Amino acid sequence: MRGSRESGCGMRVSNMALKSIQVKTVVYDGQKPGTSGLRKAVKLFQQQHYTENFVQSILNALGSSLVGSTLVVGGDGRYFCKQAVDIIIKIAAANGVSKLLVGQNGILSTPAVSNLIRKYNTIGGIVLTASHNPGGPDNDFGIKFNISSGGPAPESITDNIYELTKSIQSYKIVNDLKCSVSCIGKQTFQIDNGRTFTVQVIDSVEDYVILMKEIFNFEALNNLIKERRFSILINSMHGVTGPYVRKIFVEELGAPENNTINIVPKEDFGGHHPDPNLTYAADLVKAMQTGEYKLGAAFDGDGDRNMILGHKAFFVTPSDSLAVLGAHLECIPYFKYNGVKGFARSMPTAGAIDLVARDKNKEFFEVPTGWKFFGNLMDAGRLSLCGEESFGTGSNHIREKDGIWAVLAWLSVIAHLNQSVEDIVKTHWAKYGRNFFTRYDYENCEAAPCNKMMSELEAKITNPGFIGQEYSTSKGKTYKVKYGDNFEYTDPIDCSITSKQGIRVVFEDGSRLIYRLSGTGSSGATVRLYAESYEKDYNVIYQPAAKVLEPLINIALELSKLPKFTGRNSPTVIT
Ligand code: VG1
Ligand code: CO
Repeated sequence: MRGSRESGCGMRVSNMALKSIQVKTVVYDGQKPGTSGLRKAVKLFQQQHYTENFVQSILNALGSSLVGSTLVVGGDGRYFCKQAVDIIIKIAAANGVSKLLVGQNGILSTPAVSNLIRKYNTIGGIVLTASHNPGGPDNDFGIKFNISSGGPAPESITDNIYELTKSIQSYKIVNDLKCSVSCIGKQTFQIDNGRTFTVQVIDSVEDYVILMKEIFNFEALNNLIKERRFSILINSMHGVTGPYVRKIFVEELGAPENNTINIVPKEDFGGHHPDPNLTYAADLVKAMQTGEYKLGAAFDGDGDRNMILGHKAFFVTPSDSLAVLGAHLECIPYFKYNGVKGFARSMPTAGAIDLVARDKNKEFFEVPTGWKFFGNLMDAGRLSLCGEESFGTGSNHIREKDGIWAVLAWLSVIAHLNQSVEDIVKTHWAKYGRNFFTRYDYENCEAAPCNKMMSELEAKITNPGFIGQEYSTSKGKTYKVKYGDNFEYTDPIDCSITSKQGIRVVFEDGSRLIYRLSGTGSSGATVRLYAESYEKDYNVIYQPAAKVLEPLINIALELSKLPKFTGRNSPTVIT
């Protein structure tokens, strides 16, 4: 270690000047960020210069504002995070960055990064995660850049980063810089001609907990969990949320320790998909079925997704979760003080929140898939609460979706209404009607036939003759096509246009079918099929979703010839 240790794990100062060097590199194809950053197999990131190229391109995209700046760095603790943190430190030092705020051991949840960027006014942050994708040497890694607002970089920036990766010839690095991120404290280094570079290793959890305490009434939540013995079961799926869950739910809110499971972050998430849905969080579903707990929740690898279950594993769809929270925001102190601006959802998300927005006379927005599309609206003060059907819920307290926030929001509603999860949702349906929703994922299919399926489908549904087409089902219900399109979004703030965001088939009764190819997979193609149907009828709203949506799904499969193109007779995941 270059440098002297002042006290224990505290401040270290390196007096020796370290030299940056320029390393010649080769271009790698395909470093195009997808829905949420660059996600590829670990093996690709491990190739010589691969990670360095991408990190240098991020810094190059920042232009002259990079010199003297501060960046936040951290990730979900998956395999290759440590190496990537080390590379980022060395490259940032060489490129004139003045300071890095790094989570201890490189650990920071995605919402925590967003908070740190905002709180300490940094130029942005680099998030090391492939989110819900499996981890380990044979699985995925990812790098995402977040801008100074705390949100994922918009496409104008990620496109620029991608362009830079296509022409990169060299990167700058301080190879001799040895920096340990295992101890909290400040380390400073002298680079080249006496330039000071600081790495401040921070507690991964502290600032996030402070933020949650500002937003929620922890006393009331502690009362619910500890005094009123409202039993919860929180599953971190061996992702990054473990330490956050321990601190918040056990230490602050008084939940018994064994009501939190899988809270030790693992580099391979214990060999599972860290994806909180009914398939990959089956252990939570099973534990909830016993009836021992009143609320169950699971988070993904990087802590921005959440799944909420009620007593006996009553499943709350993310679209309903968003709408229920939207209908009860007044019981969360943050919204009492800051007011409630508009609501928003991603296009495939069911329209339950639309009805709440209308009821409460709030502005409403429908954006493409991906959290980056909510940022401008929040920055412009027009959006308070938003969500995605993919288990993402969040508010303008940061610029990422936030899994733990969502659970605290639910607990706030429960404490306030003094009702069960199931009763809250059913009361909501009774008032607003129910937006039945399901998503079928066909993971890791061959790319070429899936692309063909999408183009043939688009041609079919945008043909003027498609409007008015009728599809009758064996159940005697007929769906008549209102219109079909490929979703295009114009950002109301910066007027940027994002097209081809998903093929939509909308029927006369408001039912919808949506087809998209995933932008977060690391290889091949994942087809997502979304189906939504709205019902107000009391005889229908309490029926099982699978039953109500079955005819619509059959139409969807027939219309797209999905089994033929994917070679699959059933999806890998149904939510
Ligand atoms: C998926 C979800 C999308 C979400 C994105 C990132 O994208 O559908 O709603 O924003 O993952 O979530 P895609 O392109 O695969 O459908 V996370 O938790 O990976 O940061
Ligand atoms: Co995630």
